[in-house]
Amino acid sequence: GGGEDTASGGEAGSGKIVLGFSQVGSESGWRAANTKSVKDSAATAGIDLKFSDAQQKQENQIASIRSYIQQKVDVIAFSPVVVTGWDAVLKEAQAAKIPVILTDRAVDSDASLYATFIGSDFVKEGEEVGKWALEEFKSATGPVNIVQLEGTVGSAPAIDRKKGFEATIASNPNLKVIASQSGDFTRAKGKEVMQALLQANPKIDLLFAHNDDMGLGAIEAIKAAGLKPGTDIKIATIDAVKDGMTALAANEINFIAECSPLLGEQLMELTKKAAAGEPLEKRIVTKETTFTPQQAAEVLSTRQY
Ligand code: GYE
Repeated sequence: GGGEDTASGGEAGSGKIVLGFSQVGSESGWRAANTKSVKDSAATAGIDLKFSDAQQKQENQIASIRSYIQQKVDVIAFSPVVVTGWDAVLKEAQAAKIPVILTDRAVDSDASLYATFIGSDFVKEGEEVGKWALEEFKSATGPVNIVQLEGTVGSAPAIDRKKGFEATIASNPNLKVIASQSGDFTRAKGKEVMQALLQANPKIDLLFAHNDDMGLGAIEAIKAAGLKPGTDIKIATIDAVKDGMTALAANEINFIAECSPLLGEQLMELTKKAAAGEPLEKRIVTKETTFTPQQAAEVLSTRQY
């Protein structure tokens, strides 16, 4: 609208749209690619980006969102570390008439508290891994022992990937999740937790890691235990970042369901629309695929991240 409102000129007279973005952290290769996508796309779109890294802590995210509200940015976007606990700060943004765009991860707040949510279907990703596991072990005559490395406790991808995977493998009673623990989406934690799982469980047939990085950490632990990753223990992960795809092409990982981190360009388009007061679709789902070792080998040289 017209009048004295300076909503789209938050940065004294620059005339640029100001976007405050609160990133989860820098826990994984996926996250690094996502951060680069957001920064590059903001520069290309001519949007003034204020960026903060919450180091996987919700209180840090809430503090930076509050500071964006105080600075009267035009639009706020964030990738919520966990699903719960956002009502208060989302209401504050709404009271300040600043549209909020959720990127990558969901919240359990009422949908009227945010403008849109752009990101993957994490349940489907878990289902893709489950379908692959059913096929891979279809001729097994005895129990198939599965261990699961879960993502950050309480995060949408950890909750939904687990749900999709476990519901899918339930159709074959041979497939059993014998242990499931969080590795916080990091390589270091993936290695540490896998070490303990290997000690506690003499026979592991399949590892499902909720992201490539935990899978890559687990591969180190498997090798250290004198076992061959991808052969002695089958491995399936999610993301398809370059390091994961490299291990997949080398048959150290057997299957990856893709999760695209390249949300930046669409986020900037949505930011422009939100700043202009245009209505947005409430949910925008990212398109993605799955990879076998052979498919990984074919695309590896052109993989951007
Ligand atoms: O899979 C993982 C990252 O939220 C989809 O977060 C994202 C997940 C991604 O740490 O690698």
